[in-house]
Amino acid sequence: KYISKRDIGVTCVAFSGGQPREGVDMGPEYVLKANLIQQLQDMNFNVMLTDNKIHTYKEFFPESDQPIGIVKRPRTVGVVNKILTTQVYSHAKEGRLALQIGGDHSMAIGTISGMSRAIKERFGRDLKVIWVDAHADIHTVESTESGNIHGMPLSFLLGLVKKSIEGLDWIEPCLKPENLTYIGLRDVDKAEKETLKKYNIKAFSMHEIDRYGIGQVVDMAIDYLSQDGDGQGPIHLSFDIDALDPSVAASTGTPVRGGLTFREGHYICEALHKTGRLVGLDMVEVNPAIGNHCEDTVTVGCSLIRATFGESLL
Ligand code: 5AB
Ligand code: MN
Ligand code: MN
Ligand code: MN
Repeated sequence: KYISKRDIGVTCVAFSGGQPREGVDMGPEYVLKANLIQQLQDMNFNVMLTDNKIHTYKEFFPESDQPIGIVKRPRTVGVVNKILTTQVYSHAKEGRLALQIGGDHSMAIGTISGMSRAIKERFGRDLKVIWVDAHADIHTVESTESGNIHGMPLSFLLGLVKKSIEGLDWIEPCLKPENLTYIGLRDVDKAEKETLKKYNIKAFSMHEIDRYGIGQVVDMAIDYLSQDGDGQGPIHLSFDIDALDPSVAASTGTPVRGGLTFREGHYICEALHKTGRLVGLDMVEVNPAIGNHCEDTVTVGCSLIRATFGESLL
């Protein structure tokens, strides 16, 4: 409905600065090595790789980036996301589907900033976001206990902190609480729970998935995001691979037991494809340096991406 059905702009974000573990910056390299681009081309997509390369953004890192309070690498995360905003914006503005391969989840600051700006300009509409994750990623710079920005992207996008910090102060709030829905939560910190309550944010945790089944949960999530205008607002999917159970996706930095099955993860992607409303996808937190069989996690990541673009449907 919104953009081309056949053109995908792929941005590879080889970035790990939003969290402490090395290796998540190798996610894009492994996903490309697993032949994702060819697979998408075989599905008849025209694929355009941003700048024809995997971005490390290293040339933009500030020389010294001391923590502010306990928040780690704020300027580096800020610089990377500023560039990423422009890259994703360019694809979406040209009418391409935008696929971002991570990298840690702090990159959603840039992907969603860029996408929401393009959607606003092109269609005069607000972007809707489905956040599939074990975690809520909604800590503010004040509430975080780890200081890792990959646990905070939504607080910036929602504009929850009035005064931001150096390096991240350029971020414009671009997401309304009523345009966000979570699926898969099971490890949410106390302060985050309070925020979800305070802003009345729709969340389907693993408990709801057990109770209603994934089919009904995804229906409810989509219904919730269909209440304004013609009920067909554009949707961005931000998929943290740790939403899946560690038995399915072990190579990730913050695994949590009791997650989505292989099929539940794919079902979410397929159902969103069927809406015809998807404009962007982030596939994040694949860390090939963790575990003995990282190719299993990489393969699942590729498979989820293809499912989002319609592969598994007849
Ligand atoms: B992820 C935790 N809430 O703030 C924190 O992987 C975990 O992008 C954040 O979902 C996990 O550090 C961030 C304990
Ligand atoms: Mn997570
Ligand atoms: Mn996350
Ligand atoms: Mn994680």
